[in-house]
Amino acid sequence: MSRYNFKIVEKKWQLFWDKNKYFEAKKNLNQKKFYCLEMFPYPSGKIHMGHVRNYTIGDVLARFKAMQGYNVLHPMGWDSFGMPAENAAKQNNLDPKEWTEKNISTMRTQLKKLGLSIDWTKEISTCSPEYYKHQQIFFLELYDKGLVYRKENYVNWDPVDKTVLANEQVIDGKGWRSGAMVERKKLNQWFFNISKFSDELLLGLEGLTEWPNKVKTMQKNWIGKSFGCEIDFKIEGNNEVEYIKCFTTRPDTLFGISFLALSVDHPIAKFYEHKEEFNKFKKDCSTTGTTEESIAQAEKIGFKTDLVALNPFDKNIKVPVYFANFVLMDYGFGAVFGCPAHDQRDLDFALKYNLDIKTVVKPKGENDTFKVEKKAYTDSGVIFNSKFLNNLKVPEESILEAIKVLEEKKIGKKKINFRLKDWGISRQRYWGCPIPIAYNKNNQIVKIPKENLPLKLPENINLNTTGNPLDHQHDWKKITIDGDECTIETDTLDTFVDSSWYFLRFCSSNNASSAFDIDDLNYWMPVDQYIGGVEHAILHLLYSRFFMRALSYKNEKINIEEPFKGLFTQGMVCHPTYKNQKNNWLSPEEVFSDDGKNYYNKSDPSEKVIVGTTESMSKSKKNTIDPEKIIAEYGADAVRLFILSDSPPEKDVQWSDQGINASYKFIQKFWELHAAIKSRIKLEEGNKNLIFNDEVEEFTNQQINKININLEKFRYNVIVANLHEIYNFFNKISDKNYKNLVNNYIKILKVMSPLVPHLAFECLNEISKKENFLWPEINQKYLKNKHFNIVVQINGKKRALFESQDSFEENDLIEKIKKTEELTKFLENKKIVKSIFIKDKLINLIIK
Ligand code: ANZ
Repeated sequence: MSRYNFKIVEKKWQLFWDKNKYFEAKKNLNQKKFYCLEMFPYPSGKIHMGHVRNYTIGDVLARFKAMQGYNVLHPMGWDSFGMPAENAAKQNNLDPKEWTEKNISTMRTQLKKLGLSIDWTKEISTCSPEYYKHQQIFFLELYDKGLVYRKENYVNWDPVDKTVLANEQVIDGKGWRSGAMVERKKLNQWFFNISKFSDELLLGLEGLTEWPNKVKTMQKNWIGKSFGCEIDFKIEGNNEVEYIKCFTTRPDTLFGISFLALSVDHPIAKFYEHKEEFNKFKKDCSTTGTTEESIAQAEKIGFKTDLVALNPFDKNIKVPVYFANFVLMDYGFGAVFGCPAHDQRDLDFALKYNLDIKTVVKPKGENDTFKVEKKAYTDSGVIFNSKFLNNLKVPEESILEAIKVLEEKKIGKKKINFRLKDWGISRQRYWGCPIPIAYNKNNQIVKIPKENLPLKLPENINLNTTGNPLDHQHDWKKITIDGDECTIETDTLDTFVDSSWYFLRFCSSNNASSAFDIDDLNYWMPVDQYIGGVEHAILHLLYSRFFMRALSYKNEKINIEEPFKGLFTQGMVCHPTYKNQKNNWLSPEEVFSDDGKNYYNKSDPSEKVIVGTTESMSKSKKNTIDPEKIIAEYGADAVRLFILSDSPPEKDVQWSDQGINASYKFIQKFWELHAAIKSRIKLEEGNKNLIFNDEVEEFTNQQINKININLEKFRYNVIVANLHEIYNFFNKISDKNYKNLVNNYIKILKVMSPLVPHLAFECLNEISKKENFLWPEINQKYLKNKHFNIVVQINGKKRALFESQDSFEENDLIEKIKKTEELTKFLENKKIVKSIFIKDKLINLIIK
């Protein structure tokens, strides 16, 4: 019998799909649709295992939905602007465009080898003018709607490379490339007014029922809604400054005040700028980075003014006013009142400058001698030392009461603040989307007229300049608008802008005149299932949610708020790490082992290799496996099967040689089974002695039903186990005289096809060329009406009996328990430390 030659079979089907545009989304606005999208890749050179996992997961779903009769949109594109292209091109004296296009072509070929059901007719690349032209039009549209503006803002400035650095590019206060101390510098930058939508972005999370909770929590924290109040502090005896306004979440601690602190950028700073000492202080502050984290970690320093502020609750309590490096100008009002006893930053500051520490909150049950010394007390408790606020419970009574009194006295009012800051989109880089703005002789902003768009990047320019290469493109920068000579903006857009609307372009990617056709948009959007890494939980996903709102804002034709109805975040692909005796990383290809325990260096077989922890594959640790090589060796189906088999898609998966081997063997084994069944068909032709077998019918229908459910719930690893059951069953009966064997086998091949499409198509094609590719119907008659009685115990005591027709996996059962009203009381404020699970019979939760 011939072996399964995956090389020939896979090539055959890939060509077939490609040639027949087999996966093309139809323009049929009456059919039910399914938009399946995986986060598009940055074309860095070659695909990695993370891509393989991400795109395989999406592909299984897309194929499943297509077979269920949906009109499926499953496109692919390239997030092709960005720093790596610019750096690589600089090093090799290349054009970033050439470098990028070469990578795209390599990666496209690689993805095709995986047999993905991608509609390649809709491919896009964000660095092409056909794409970014529309982005430039959006920019102007948002500018007209007041959602884009320019302002001076602090940036991380690398004084050697003369460039702005992103926060991630500042390492220990130094530029990642130059190693120079980074400075805070004010620059004119472009911003999207994302904070205008803070509340909506927060509220919108509630409707995203098909998103993982952890992602929603991360977005919620990032938006950071704070409830508190603003307070006007009277300044004593000063003609220039009468009041200072502060934002606080803790007005109930006002009797513990010992100073006021202002940002060095507070308007009051202008009265001190003539003082040398103040300017020196300001300079010292500029060495603290711009991130909240770096500010929190930096030593607290202050500059004392001659101002004195009065406590609004008691005019006899007078405190000094400082400038301090931990106060941010772009949060609240750039001014805070310091209460050292109940805020660690304030305490650090007070200890340094010898200021009072007045304790005003004590833990419940403590007496009035309770005193804060070195560690601020920030927990709940009771107010004391605070006159009319005494004995109020912190926080539930004290904050509201303090606000009430402030409002009555008209010295403060309720205020809600958001942490979310406007999105700075200017980058001093060449390889990005040009901003469609110019400046006239008076440095006023002039929009570049639509007919001049796309404003294309100049090509083949010198990238080895200091700062932004576009600044040196004097000819390119010149433009005449309405007879005025203007200079084009040389900042380009943050690449996150490119990816915050690409999913809209896929709806009409070949439309040259506009970014999308409204009908197409209303049909395809929202994306039904979006799949990608959890590392994009905040920025990319939040920016996309903003962009959708920004486009819908003041636009009667578009009314889509949320771009992604369902979100699935897949886990990482992991591999052990290896090091030689000199502590250098070694790749899996550089080591060998005879027993799977002891590893040696291939280049020096006497050298023992240190096997480190298993970590997600990364180039820096060299623990990567090249998908292309693996596909060439084992075939795409084996790779797909393995990457899905080991653990649930949301969890990390461990790459293992045994694992991929096992998948390869399964496919070979299945091919043998297929040959056996195929040979029966010939034998049986015209044979009248065949009998109808109920067991085959029952098994097949039940398996299809299981696979259906597992597909819907992303339990792809369980489906791999289902395939093994299927193999075993059909292997047992492959020589039986069953009339209904082949037609059930055909159904099985169909439900296998989302996972191992090449194998399944080939088998089906060999048996019956006329088969359609619709998902087989389930005959309910054969789904035995099973009945389970599942005992639910909590700490060994029976607390409930679930009567169910479904069989539950452990995690699903725990979820069900958590949602069962009669049981929630047992679980309140408790942690499940262990669970004992006997499938379909019992679960015992051990809680603490
Ligand atoms: C007095 C106070 C007493 C505070 C106390 C806290 C504890 P969130 O929850 O993050 O909104 N704050 C206000 N504006 C600030 C700024 N521009 N830069 C730095 N800090 C600022 O935090 C609100 C708290 O952060 C405010 O409440 C204020 O300090 C500080 F026992 O006011 B609090």
